[in-house]
Amino acid sequence: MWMGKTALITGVTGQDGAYLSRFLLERGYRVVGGQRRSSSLNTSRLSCLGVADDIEIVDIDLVEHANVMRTIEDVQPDEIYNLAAQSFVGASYEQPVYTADVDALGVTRILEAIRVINPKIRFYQASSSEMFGPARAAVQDEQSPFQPRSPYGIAKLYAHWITLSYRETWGVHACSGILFNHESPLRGRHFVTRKITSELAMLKHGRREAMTLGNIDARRDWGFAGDYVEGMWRMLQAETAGSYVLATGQARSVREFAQVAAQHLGFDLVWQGAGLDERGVDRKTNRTLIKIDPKFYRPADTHTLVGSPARAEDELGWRRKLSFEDMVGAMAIADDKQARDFAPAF
Ligand code: NDP
Ligand code: GDR
Repeated sequence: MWMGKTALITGVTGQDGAYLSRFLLERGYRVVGGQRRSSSLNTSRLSCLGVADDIEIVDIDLVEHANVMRTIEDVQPDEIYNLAAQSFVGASYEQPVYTADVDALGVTRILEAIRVINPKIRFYQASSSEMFGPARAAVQDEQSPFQPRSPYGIAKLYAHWITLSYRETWGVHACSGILFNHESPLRGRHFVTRKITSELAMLKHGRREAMTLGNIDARRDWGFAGDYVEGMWRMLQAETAGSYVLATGQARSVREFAQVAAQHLGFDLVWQGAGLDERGVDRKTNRTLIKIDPKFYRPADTHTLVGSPARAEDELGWRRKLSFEDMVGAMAIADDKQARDFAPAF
């Protein structure tokens, strides 16, 4: 019989699921990863980190109440990390109902299961800086008001409040991690950071023409996913459950991200023109690398989001380790290698 701790991670096939699995395995946990059923096993990120064979996979879909209930009953976890979500803000404008079902009600399904099966299970909810919306203050912390605009941010805000409700009403050790953007070479390719590193790398190796972006003046607080999963774990080890911001405290624009990524890939990116006609050009070759396409503008976008990690640093002893420049470099190098080694089978 297993005597150590068991963690159940929903959304284990995603970016954070892979990093958290590796982190918990290194600490001696039995890790059970929840994936939603699809036609093929989607464990490529877990394989990249060398942990695919070390975790148990179970089918869990947050839209199925009975399935959530049975899985938690079977696994008997000490800790649940709820990372599962329709996580793409852009897609939430086209699929607002599905987004709410998974990202908002899905969380209630897990919390109800905890209440019924074992209220001592500790719970981590993956909340988001997107809940702040067009923020008034320069820097956001746990006291800042929420005013989300995107269906994703609104669904996540429901999940945040229901997590607090189960903490206060039913005494569940339920934590809400309000995480600002965190990236890695395992980031999904439709998020702007990975889109930039992967498409510029393909462009470098002659595998595509100029890439297109939307609002390049949007500013985000970008950290490294590997650092942030440690913060999730620290929240669940604390004596008292709470809500914590994890962030770097620094905002960079999409434009700046592209600049640093391009540099790591050997380009000298300069911007020419304005508005929809603005282009990112390689000064050395005069080749157009980036164009603007209004298709990638959002119906409502949050211009700037920066967070203060002061509380997590003081109370949890959490520190981020990787700098912005090193993280962008790691992403660019990984995509450069992938684009170079790509050999089509036919
Ligand atoms: P990903 O998009 O990489 O992963 C999301 C995971 O959720 C995937 O494993 C996905 O499965 C799974 N999933 C989607 N729908 C369901 C469903 N109905 N039932 C069960 N599983 C489902 O996200 P990240 O790893 O980047 O983020 C993890 C969590 O943190 C998410 O909740 C996200 O909203 C939140 N967050 C992320 C931030 C970031 O910057 N990365 C910042 C703040 C919050 P599949 O592989 O099948 O698609
Ligand atoms: P975000 O991340 O919406 O902050 O959500 P994303 O990388 O999608 O966008 C960041 C900013 O870049 C602008 N942008 C573009 N975005 C995309 N995806 N594609 C483009 O071509 C493009 N051009 C400009 C966007 O308008 C936006 O302002 C991420 C997700 O991980 C959420 O799950 C998480 O909760 C938040 O971060 C914090």
